[in-house]
Amino acid sequence: MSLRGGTRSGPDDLSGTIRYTHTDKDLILDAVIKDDVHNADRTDPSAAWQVDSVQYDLYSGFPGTTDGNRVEVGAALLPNGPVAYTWTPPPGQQAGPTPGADVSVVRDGTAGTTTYRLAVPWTSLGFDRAPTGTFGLSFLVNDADAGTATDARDGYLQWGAGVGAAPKNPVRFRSARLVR
Ligand SMILES: [Ca+2]
Ligand SMILES: [Ca+2]
Repeated sequence: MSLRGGTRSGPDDLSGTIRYTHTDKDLILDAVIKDDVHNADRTDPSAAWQVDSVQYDLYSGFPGTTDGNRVEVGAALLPNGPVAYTWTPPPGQQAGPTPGADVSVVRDGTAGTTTYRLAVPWTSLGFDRAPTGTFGLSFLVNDADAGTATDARDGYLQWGAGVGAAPKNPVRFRSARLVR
């Protein structure tokens, strides 16, 4: 998805693989992103979506139902180090650094890869425990290369939809279910 005329020159500009695993305590995202230029010059983690970063949303019901809750979290490698951030918290929680998250983001400039590992407690995603039923999930990776605007992104790639453009729409999330 390009933004404001941004282009994607090919897989070296932006591509990657993602994998979700889980424990009883956490949902764990492993993402290896190919990106030619790391551009994440932000000090405020709430602005991480404007630059190189990953974001995903969970919806606590089957996509298309209306009685669930949507939660949005993400990770980035900012100048002061890796951050995990919650933009849309579960009911009763607040936006801010994701409670209990364990985040690692490693940039390899030679290989042109950014490797994310983000473990987030289910309780910070709106679930008392690892869900046994179907839930909604949508992922995206933002790419900013040379951009200096407030929203510096050239665009993003997504698995699912409904996150990258307003209004956020859980109907467009993919349905997901944990397997053991
Ligand atoms: Ca790029
Ligand atoms: Ca980039």
